[in-house]
Amino acid sequence: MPHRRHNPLTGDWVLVSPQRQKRPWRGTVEAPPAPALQRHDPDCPLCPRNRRGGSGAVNPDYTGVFVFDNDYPALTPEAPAAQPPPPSPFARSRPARGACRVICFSPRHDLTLSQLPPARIEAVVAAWRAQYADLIGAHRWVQIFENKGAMMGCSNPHPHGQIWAGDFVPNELRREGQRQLAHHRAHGAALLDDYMAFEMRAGERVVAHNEHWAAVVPYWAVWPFETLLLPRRAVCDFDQVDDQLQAALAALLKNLLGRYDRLFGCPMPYCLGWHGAPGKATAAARAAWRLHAHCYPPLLRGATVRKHMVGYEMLCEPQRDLTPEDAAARLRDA
Ligand code: H2U
Ligand code: ZN
Repeated sequence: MPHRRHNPLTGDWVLVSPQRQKRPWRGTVEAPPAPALQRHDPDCPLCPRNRRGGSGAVNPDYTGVFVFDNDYPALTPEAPAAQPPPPSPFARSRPARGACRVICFSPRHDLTLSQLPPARIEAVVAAWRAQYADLIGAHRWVQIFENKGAMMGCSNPHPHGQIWAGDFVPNELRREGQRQLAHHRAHGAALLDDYMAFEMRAGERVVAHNEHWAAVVPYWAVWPFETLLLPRRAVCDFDQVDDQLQAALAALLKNLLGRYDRLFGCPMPYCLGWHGAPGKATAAARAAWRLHAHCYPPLLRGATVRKHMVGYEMLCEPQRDLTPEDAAARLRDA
C-alpha cells in the first residue's frame, strides 16, 4: 500500500508506492558499450603531464592522488567588500568566501574509483583526510564529493572528485545539524548511532558492512538505489578518522561501488559526498554529529533508464516505487 516515510536527518517525507511495480514496462534497456578509454588521454586536462585549459598550468607527472585548485572555482578566497544594507527584505544576500579544489584519484584515465585496487582507494581516503585537515581551519564547511558519469553532469571520465570549502554552513548541513542536535538533546544519544543500531538489528536494508563501517539503503531513501555510509564508532568528522577507519572505509567503498557497477552491468553514475560536523562547532553539536556519506545514483532499471525527479517530486515531495528493502536485496545479490 502507498505510504510515506520520514527522514529523521532532514525532517522530509518520501512517498513510497510499491503497488506501482506491478505496472507493465518494457524491460531493461541495455546501454551501448562504452567507448574504450586510453590509459592516458592527451586531450584530458586531468591526466598527468597535460596542460589544463583554465589556468594553463601543466599537471605534474603524478603517480598517486593529485589535488589542484579548481581553475573555474565557484567560491574564491577574496575577503568580502563592505556590504551595503539590503535595499529591501526581498533582496537579502550575504558574501560567500571559500576555495574549490579538484582531486584526481589516479593517473589512469581509464579507471573508475570502484576499479582501483583497495590500496589506491585507501590513498583517496587518506587524501580526503588531509584535504579536510588543511581546509577546515580557515572555513566553516568542507564538502568532499564525487560526481561520476555523464548522467550526473560530470564533464570528464578521468576518475576525480571535488572539494569545496566555504565560510558558511550550507542548507543541507544546517538542517542535518539541527535535527541531530535535537535528537541528542531528547535522547542523550546520537541520531545516527541509534539509527545504525536499528539497521544492524533489522538487517534487511544493510548492503555491506565490516567492523568499522556499514552501507545501508536508508529507510527513507529517495533515489532508487541510494545508500548511506555510516561509521560504527563515534566519529563526528574526518579529523576523527584514524588509520584503522581509513583502511576499513577503503574496503567498504570497494565492496559497495563494485555492487553498483554489477547491478546494471555498467559503471554506475552517482553523486557521493561526505557530511560531518562543521568547523568550529560547539561541543554539543560535535557530540550529536556523525560523519556519514550519501550516495545518490540516478539509475532505476538499467544502464540508460534513470529516475527523473520531476512532476510530483518537484512540486510536492519525492516518490519511489521500488522499496528500499528490495533495493538493498538487489544490491546484496549483485
Ligand atoms: P566535474 O566534471 O565533476 O565537473 O569536474 C571537473 C572539474 O575540473 C570542474 O569543476 C575543473 C572544472 O572546473 N577543471 C579545471 O579546474 N581545470 C581544467 O582545465 C578542466 C576542468
Ligand atoms: Zn585523463
